[in-house]
Amino acid sequence: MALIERFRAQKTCTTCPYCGVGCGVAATHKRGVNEEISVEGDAQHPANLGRLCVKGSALAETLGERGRLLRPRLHGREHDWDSAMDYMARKFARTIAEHGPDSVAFYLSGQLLTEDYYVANKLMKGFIGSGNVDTNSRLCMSSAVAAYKRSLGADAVPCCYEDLEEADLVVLVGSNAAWTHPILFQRMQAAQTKLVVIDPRASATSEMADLHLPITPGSDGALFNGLLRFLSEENALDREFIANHTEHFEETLQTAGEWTPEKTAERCGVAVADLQAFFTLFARSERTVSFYSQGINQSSSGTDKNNAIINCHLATGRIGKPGSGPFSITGQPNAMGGREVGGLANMLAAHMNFEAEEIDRVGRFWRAGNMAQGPGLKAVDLFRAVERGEIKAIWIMATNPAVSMPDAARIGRALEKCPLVVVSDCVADTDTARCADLLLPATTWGEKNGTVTNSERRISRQRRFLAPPGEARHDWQIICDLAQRLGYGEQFDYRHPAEIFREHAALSGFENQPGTPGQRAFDISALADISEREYDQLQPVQWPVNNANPGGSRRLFADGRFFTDSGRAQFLPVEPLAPQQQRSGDYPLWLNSGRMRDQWHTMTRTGRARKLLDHSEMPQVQIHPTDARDCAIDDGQLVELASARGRLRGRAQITAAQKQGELFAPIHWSESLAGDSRVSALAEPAIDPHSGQPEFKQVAVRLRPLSVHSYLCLICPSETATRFQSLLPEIESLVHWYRVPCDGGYRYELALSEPPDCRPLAQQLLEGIGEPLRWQQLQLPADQRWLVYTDALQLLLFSATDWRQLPDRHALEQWLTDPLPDNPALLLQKITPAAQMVCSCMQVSRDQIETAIAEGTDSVEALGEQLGCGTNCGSCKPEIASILRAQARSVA
Ligand SMILES: Nc1nc2c(c(=O)[nH]1)N[C@H]1C(S)=C(S)[C@@H](COP(=O)(O)OP(=O)(O)OC[C@H]3O[C@@H](n4cnc5c(=O)[nH]c(N)nc54)[C@H](O)[C@@H]3O)O[C@H]1N2
Ligand SMILES: Nc1nc2c(c(=O)[nH]1)N[C@H]1C(S)=C(S)[C@@H](COP(=O)(O)OP(=O)(O)OC[C@H]3O[C@@H](n4cnc5c(=O)[nH]c(N)nc54)[C@H](O)[C@@H]3O)O[C@H]1N2
Ligand code: SF4
Ligand SMILES: [Mo]
Repeated sequence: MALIERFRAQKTCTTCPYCGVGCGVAATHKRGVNEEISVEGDAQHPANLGRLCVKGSALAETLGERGRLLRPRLHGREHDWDSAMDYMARKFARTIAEHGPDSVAFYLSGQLLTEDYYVANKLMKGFIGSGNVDTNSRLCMSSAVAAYKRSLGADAVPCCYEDLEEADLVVLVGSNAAWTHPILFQRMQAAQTKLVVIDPRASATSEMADLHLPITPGSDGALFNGLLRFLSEENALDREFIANHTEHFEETLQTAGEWTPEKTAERCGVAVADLQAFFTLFARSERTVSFYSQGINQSSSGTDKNNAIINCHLATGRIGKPGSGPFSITGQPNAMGGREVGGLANMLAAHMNFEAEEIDRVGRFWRAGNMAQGPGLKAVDLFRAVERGEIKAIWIMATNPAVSMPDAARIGRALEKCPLVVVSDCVADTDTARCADLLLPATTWGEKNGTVTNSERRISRQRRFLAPPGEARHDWQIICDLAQRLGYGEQFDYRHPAEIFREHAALSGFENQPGTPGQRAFDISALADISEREYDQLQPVQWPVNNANPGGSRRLFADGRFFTDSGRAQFLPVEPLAPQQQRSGDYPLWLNSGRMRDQWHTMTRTGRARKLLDHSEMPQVQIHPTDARDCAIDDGQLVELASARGRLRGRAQITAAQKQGELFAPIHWSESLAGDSRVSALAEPAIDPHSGQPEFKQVAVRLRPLSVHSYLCLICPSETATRFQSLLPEIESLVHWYRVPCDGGYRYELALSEPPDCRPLAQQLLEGIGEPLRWQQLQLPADQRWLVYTDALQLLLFSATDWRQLPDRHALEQWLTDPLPDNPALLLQKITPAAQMVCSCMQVSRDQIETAIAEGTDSVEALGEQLGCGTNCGSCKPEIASILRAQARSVA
């Protein structure tokens, strides 16, 4: 008989768990002897039509049990579910009985599925009876939500993705879409849409733009006021739309009236001619989309900035039409789903607030006897209340606030004081998990089943294709378990996420009559009766999905009717405000922060895929050459940033992409992965008064070089990594450390203020893990390089006085899985500095690209043909283009 196929390949269509583009992913799971999982873009999914960016392409490499939380842990010890949940329920019940419902809180995440979100919100707001449900979307989308509600009467994104292709002009404001929403950026590029980028720094996105305005940080309000005035002066207004569909235009224009091009250019720090080029382009492009994100939202006046943008669209009637609209792009995969459910402290449920009539309506629908009577605390205030001891039990799900909240170290301290901190996560070791009394193992992507909604209001299914590892449970199950133990079993008796989804859909249509005042935008009542089978087969669909729109709706507001009381959109007069955090003598520089191409947030998942670390493996601080010179900092040197709140250490990257006086650092590193690396630890919790969103993008800091005598690279297997890591703070001369996961273990990179005495250091570390010191050491006096290794390879140490002189890290990592060579000194012979990867998918380094360009290859496409770079997901193309340009400049 011929060889029998030993495996069965099963293909599952699901949705990417990272950004708000919401790409369809087809995951193939081959079972059998060589179990294998692979992913590709789902060609049928309307968001991406088969494409995936580098993070999506690497999804399969982030799976597996390594580092996962597999069993509940109470005060560090493993417990069974029953006793863990029993403990939690008793503590919650007692706290509520003794101190009232507002003494407890849930802190959720835009990475939960809609079904998870729905039951958490229902439990707290309907049954425990408090509004204390907030979410990391507060740090992300809340200003966009507040602005849409103020002007459109509902949190309803008007646009769809086709608008980005149909537009004549897309204005990207405070967005680095080439890295953060890569598939949308690729769609715009493929459609050859004209792009203007408004961002204080040069980014991969601005590299590809037709015009880049590097404005003064925080000056967007002035810019869009200036644009409104210009549109009026140039007769580019849609008078008819203004008259028939809006209110408060005149006073808004009057407020903007003082913003002449000259004054605007001055405030924004750009040339009048550049400003006018943008204004003219906007005025002349009938089809314009403004595409905005965190450069706008993460501001102490973010809501006003959103409205300043929306004002310009209302003034030109560019909303509800093909290729037009103010398009706030959501960050997380289900930030939108959380907004639909009402998972923010100032919302009740399903686009309802805390009006008496709404509380009554939701109470009847839920059959809830203990409805919250008003809003709860928003994230910053919520953690303040934890700090003051007013909140005595908090449950944090699917977010890492000890890293991502402003003044992050203070969040950790507040949690340490809190009598009960419960954390549900799929990963065992996060900065927030370290603060938990009770750690609950959650399932994650690939194991979960439910829905998410992307930036264009499109609901897609996440489908499960893997069994949960260990004893991990679905978030909705854990929440319902608590509800049952608190005595609400009847209203939380779900057996399948489809049951939750149906209830959520029914609530959206409950007493929600189209065409009546008070009609709610979010309405998916047409899905309220779908069977489990139909739910499983649900195709991506854009809300509203109701009787009037059974197949969903691409675009909102085509009829010029809005969800306000008058049915008209509201202009909002905007008085532009400067950032609350201002530079001073003590803190003379502005720190901006944001995302890297290949990492997702606190790296708990993308940090597991080795190849995603090749693009940037440690925290870097981008510095303008003049600032670097003023502070006597060399490229690649370790530096420290300090604010009034905290400090951050990382490697200097000197670049003209930054303006003088402005720095940029990535958000991704945490104390679990590197020392002093949380950028949010520096941020002041200055918030927007309307949305409560913190000002992350403008933080006043000072900068100094750190003196390092030697660098050390240490490789150790997974089993001992945690012990190694806990010993690091005991190394007295330690200036900085970070780690990189590799096959079989971890590579640690240490910077020391003194020459490393490798022998005692190795002894200290080995004794710490209970390993006898059997080791060898080689010293090469000429260049101070050392090699220390032990028989059992618990440790392999290299040191050098310049980090660039350490051996090629890739070659070293291999010794965790391969036997050491007979003569380990050979390891030192092939020393080449580590290569910086530009294309993570095809593993093409900057050196290779620069060499090919020097030899005459002169386009992104030709480089792709020759080296393969950019030919898989395409996320690196802007970077390749910028290397080409830089090389051309240096030749010229
Ligand atoms: N690779 C990757 N992609 C992601 C994520 C990720 O972690 N990694 N996270 C997702 C999430 S949750 C979100 S919210 C989105 C965020 O997506 P983006 O908002 O695109 O990302 P950021 O890098 O935070 O910031 C965007 C830009 O705002 C600019 N900026 C700073 N200050 C100002 C200002 O005053 N005015 C203007 N106009 N611009 C300013 C910054 O220089 C930066 O280039 O990304 C999503 N996509
Ligand atoms: N300085 C500065 N700070 C920022 C920002 C910035 O630009 N600058 N951006 C802000 C923004 S926009 C955002 S969105 C936040 C993001 O910040 P966070 O939400 O804190 O970051 P994540 O790493 O995404 O945290 C998600 C956690 O959920 C876990 N997880 C994944 N899947 C599941 C699941 O299915 N169930 C459960 N229970 N857990 C799961 C992950 O392992 C991880 O620990 O950061 C904010 N902080
Ligand atoms: S653009 Fe990338 S990260 Fe975002 S959903 Fe698509 S594949 Fe995932
Ligand atoms: Mo976000």
